Amino acid sequence: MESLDRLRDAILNGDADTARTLTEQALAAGVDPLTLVNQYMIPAMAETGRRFECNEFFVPELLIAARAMKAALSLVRPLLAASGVPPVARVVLGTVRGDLHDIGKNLVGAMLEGNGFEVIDLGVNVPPERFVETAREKGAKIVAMSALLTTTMPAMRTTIELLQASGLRPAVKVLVGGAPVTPRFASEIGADGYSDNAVGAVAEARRVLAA
Ligand code: B12
Repeated sequence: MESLDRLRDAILNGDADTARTLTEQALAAGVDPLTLVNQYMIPAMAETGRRFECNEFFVPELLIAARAMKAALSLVRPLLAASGVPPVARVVLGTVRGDLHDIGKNLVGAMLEGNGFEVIDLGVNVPPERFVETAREKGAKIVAMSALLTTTMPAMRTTIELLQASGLRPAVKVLVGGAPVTPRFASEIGADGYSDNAVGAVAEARRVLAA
């Protein structure tokens, strides 16, 4: 769809107004919200990352692309989350300490909400103690952590160790994800589940609860 290719380009070029308008038009025309996210928005961010790696883009370009992505996503998110099903379980979600990337985390949160989970989103740069305290206070069954930097991945291990030390494991299950996170890393740090996408995150949440 030509107009949707323009959505991808608008995000890539950091044109938030156009990204928002094209998203509005696509939704009004009945395009499936998940198709918009998976086929146009996420590929735009992937291309942004590729250009960054090739030194074609620098941090300012990343920032404005991320802003355009968020503008488009803000229209889609309520649609992904809309459902009348009672909460399956409470999930504490956040991006780990030292890490400010939140686009993937927000998508995971929206998909979990859309599938009946109650999500307590702690935002970005979340210290391990905060994940653990919130899980205890709110009686959460899952802690879900996102990391986009190799340097912040160790905070996932620290959080799991703290959950263990606080006596909350294994009743509180742990999901991890984010571009640099691998199934191997997830298993090494003792996480219960991992996915490289937001739809898989929901499947993993269901699986770990049933285990
Ligand atoms: C946008 C972006 C930014 C934006 C973030 C804006 C925001 N609000 O999020 C800004 C400009 C702020 C930024 C800053 C930086 N960034 Co940056 N950024 C990116 C970029 C281009 C895209 C990330 C993104 O949003 N992807 C789209 C989303 C949808 O994908 P995702 O996050 O992977 O999430 C999906 C899955 O991973 C999974 N998932 C995610 N979380 C979870 C959690 C659970 C529980 C589960 C199950 C699944 C799951 O589901 C999601 C949906 O499908 C990546 C490149 C890349 N290819 O990843 C670099 C990248 C992550 N950034 C990088 C770097 C280096 C930085 C900076 C250090 C740059 C600098 N010199 O200042 C800073 C760090 C700031 C900080 N302290 O966090 C590097 C990291 C390299 C590394 N080895 O660690 C990357 C890989 C770019 C690169 N190729 O070099 N960045």
